[in-house]
Amino acid sequence: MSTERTQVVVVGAGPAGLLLSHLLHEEGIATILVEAQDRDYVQARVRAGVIEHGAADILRRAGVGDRMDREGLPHEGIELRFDGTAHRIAMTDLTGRHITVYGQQEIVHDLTERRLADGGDVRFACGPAAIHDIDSAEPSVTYTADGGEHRIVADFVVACDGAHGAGRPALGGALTPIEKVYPFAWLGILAHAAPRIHELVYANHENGFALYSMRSPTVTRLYLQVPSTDRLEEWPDERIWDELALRFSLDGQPWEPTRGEIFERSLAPLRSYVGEPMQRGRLFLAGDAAHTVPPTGAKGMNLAIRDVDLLARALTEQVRTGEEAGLRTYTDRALRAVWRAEYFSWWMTTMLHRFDADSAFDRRVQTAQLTNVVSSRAYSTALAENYVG
Ligand code: RFL
Ligand code: PHB
Repeated sequence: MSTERTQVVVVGAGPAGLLLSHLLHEEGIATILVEAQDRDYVQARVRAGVIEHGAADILRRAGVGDRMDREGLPHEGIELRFDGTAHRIAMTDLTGRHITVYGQQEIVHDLTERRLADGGDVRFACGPAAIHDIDSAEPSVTYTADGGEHRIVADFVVACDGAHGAGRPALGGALTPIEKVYPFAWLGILAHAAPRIHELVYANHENGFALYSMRSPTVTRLYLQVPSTDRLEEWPDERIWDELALRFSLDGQPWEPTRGEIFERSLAPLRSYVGEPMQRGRLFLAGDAAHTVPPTGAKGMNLAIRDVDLLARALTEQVRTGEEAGLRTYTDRALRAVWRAEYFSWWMTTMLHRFDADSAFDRRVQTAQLTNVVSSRAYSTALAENYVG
């Protein structure tokens, strides 16, 4: 087995891992980033689309926001649609801030290009890495590539390896999982179709939730709430388009998104999860490795960006001065934003989805809640503040 040494090993080349290794590089700290999948796979993976105000600022300050600012779509409002009526939440009027619609895979692309241009050590196709000795002064990561076993010893290991990585199990008995599973999933599609409207639409229909989003002037992104037991084969194109038109109905009439060739489709289960604490010994968790939110609040990638911003500062302080206070308090500081986002995402999810178990009472209360949100300035402002971040 080959053995190398570096200051920080980062596991996982999603937005969290790539941004962290970039931020540390900017501070003169050496990292090795190991990713299980190959580069094409990582860059093609379609996920988030909404960048909140604060996360966009972190990317700009890090010098990796140029293309986002050029090609991202600034949005100043969203629409809530229920009972066949459309209601706009004027986010920018209410908060002075806006969101940017820019695909997560574009951010991953921009960060990867930047890491490689800076001579960063980013290793794709390593297979699942394993994490060792986190309670010692010499934690390490091992992986197998090109038929050989490799070990990297470091001062710190940061797991940015998502919900199914090596980070969560490495915390062992120190980890308390706190979670909620929803009885449905999102069927998401990307279609070559010009968006029919230019703001996101969150629709609550008796058949379930639907979301209208976009990626560019020629690509539409759409989602449908489906039972968690559904399979993609049960959703041929026609059925998807018809169901979308129905769920977006206005004044009793189906409202058709512009149709086009569907070139990507996937199913994502919805869950809320926080693993506490987000650290043990010399191991730190960031992004989806530490927490998951249902996508209804569009918070997952934004939280990942906030976590690594905090962690990069704390690691820099430790490396420069030996001061460990920032690292010791990382979990507590990160969890403040995490739990607010968990609350907002749960609130949006329960307000906008249909639950089979709901009684007539639950349904009426849900409608009353939506009515409050669209008719009271205080409620709309609370939604807008949380949404734009
Ligand atoms: P990622 O992106 O999952 O990256 C983890 C990386 O780690 C690798 N890996 C390993 N590598 C080496 N060794 C191991 N043992 C490994 N195990 C795993 C994986 O291959 C992968 O490359 O985590 P990260 O960086 O924390 O980023 C989190 C975001 O990806 C996630 O929160 C968002 O996609 C969530 N999300 C949204 N977030 C938003 O902020 N705004 C949105 O609009 C939004 N929409 C969404 C979403 C997520 C969705 N799905 C698919 C769950 C919409 C959807 C449908
Ligand atoms: C997306 O465009 O993929 C998207 C937008 C808003 C959400 C979730 C996903 O709440």
